[in-house]
Amino acid sequence: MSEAPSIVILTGAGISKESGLDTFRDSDGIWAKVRIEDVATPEAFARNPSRVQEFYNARRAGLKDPKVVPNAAHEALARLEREWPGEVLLVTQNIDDLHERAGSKNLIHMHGELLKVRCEYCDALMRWEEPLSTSTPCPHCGRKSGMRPHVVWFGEMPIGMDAIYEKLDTCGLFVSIGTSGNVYPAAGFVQHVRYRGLAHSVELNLEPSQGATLFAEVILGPATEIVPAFVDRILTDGVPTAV
Ligand code: BJW
Repeated sequence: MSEAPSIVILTGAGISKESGLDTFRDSDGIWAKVRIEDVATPEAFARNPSRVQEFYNARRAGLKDPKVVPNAAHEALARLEREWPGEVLLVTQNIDDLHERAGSKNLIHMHGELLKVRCEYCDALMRWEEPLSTSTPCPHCGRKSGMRPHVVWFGEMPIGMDAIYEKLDTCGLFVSIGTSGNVYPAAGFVQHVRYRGLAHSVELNLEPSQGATLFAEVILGPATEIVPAFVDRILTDGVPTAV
């Protein structure tokens, strides 16, 4: 019997919306309240590190809100990883930890993690739950002013790209959930997979993304409804043949 095809799932801010975390580009999203140029570029951090630290301190604190918990979509993806007989790789653009809390294990945070910081002097990477300031000393090298959020800003290289493309090249199913398709390289994954012609591709989103026409199948609705139903379908019927 042939092996079960592997699955790659890309998630974006939309999957965490019903857990109480803001998306970026919706009308009530983060970029409606702050400017990308002020908080999400290396230049912004060089110009005004306190402003950038405040932005991420507030979001880190928000993750501790007892109301912010994994929702049915996060839980369904953890179930898929547990029950699917082949490999399931979850690639998230989200910096929250809701996939881990739901039980996902095979996970790449391509835009970093809110609960980690790193030192620009010694490259030490560490878990961090408290506010960070420009005078926080690195616990490893002791130097001040080098501690920064472990997140990927515009112009910086996303994390784990070699491993992600290796799995995109061999998967039988690519699924994109809750992402608007505005930010590369993640927005280009569907083209990469379609070009190879060997994987079925599905978008699950509240509304069609920028690249919706590139997917073989598009399912629209809130993630907490459509993701559990989709996972049930895959576990029952298997992965459709690529078209
Ligand atoms: C629901 C829902 C519900 C709502 N249920 N769904 C010109 C052309 C092409 C590329 C470039 C260009 N100029 C520059 C670039 C590259 C640049 C880029 O893409 N820019 C674009 C703006 C054009 N990219 C980069 O710089 C990246 N690095 C890079 O490219 O390195 C070089 C490289 C070369 C070769 C190979 C590899 C790399 C880095 C990008 C860093 C992004 N960083 C951010 C912020 C940091 C993290 C943080 O603070 O959280 O990451 S930006 C922000 O956008 C964040 C997100 O991860 C990312 C994606 O957003 P996402 O998840 O799609 O959210 P939204 O809000 O956009 O969409 C939400 C969706 O959910 C919507 O569709 C809703 O409908 C839906 N939704 N409720 C289901 N209940």
